[in-house]
Amino acid sequence: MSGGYIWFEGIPLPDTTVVPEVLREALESFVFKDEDVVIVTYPKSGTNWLIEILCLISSKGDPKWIQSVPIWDRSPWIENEYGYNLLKDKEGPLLITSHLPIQLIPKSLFSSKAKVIYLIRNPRDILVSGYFFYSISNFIKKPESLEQYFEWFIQGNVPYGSWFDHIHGWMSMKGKENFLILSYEELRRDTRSTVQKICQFLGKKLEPEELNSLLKNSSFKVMKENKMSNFTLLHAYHLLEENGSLMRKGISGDWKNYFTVAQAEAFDKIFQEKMADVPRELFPWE
Ligand code: PPS
Repeated sequence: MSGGYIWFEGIPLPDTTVVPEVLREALESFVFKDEDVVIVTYPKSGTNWLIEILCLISSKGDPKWIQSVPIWDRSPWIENEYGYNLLKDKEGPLLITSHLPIQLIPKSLFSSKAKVIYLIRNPRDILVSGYFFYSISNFIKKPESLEQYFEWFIQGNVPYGSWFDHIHGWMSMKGKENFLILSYEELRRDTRSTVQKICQFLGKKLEPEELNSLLKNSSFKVMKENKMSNFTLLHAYHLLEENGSLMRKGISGDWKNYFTVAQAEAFDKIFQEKMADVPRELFPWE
């Protein structure tokens, strides 16, 4: 286990989970079907929370599935060797996850009506979340300090490359009927309404008690205790340090506890420069 990167068409991808030949095969031959649902995120945006919600929508709030099957089997990551091998032989409709930038997603996505949900999060919180997670994981390059990781993040020398490029790329899908943009912040602020919005997008309906069960079982507190979702299964493979978990704090604005004033100012400046052309309403954290 090296915890390094493979550089795939200029994008750094974790070499423990991504195998270039397998990814190449996925990009060239995977066929998305109209009934598939695809979760796309830049890492540490709340991916697994959204997966948990989609699983509970599909089970109508019944937690049996999320309590008995690992999260990476329920909605496999298409770019990972493990995930692709599961997906390629699986009967649909499929729930598929990806952190890939748009230029690397299998092209069949663009000719299918598969529903895509793109989850955005304040990149400052993503940076802090990534710094802590990669510090306790053994499959991603470990940063030595937040200062160092801040530089890597700004340069895009982190898993899946630049956050700024990821957003720009996927925003080219904005306005398409099969593309829903959500934010971690709205999901936290009003989980109930946001789940209803997801249901509407998917053409699903939950009864009030099903929705209540979904909200309870996808809450931070309950997910933190669910070993099928909290990544503690990775301990057996030494991929995460002892006591390490995906579920760190689950809040918005934690970056304020870690950025120095100079870092906050530098980040603001870069954000303004790089994101000036993206509508402000997509970033509901300021
Ligand atoms: S990964 O490794 O890229 O797939 O990580 P990802 O799932 O995208 O993001 C992990 C962060 O999401 C938080 N999280 C949640 N927040 C609120 N409610 C729920 N249920 C929830 N589940 C996961 C998780 O705690 C990570 O954020 P931080 O800020 O590190 O706590």
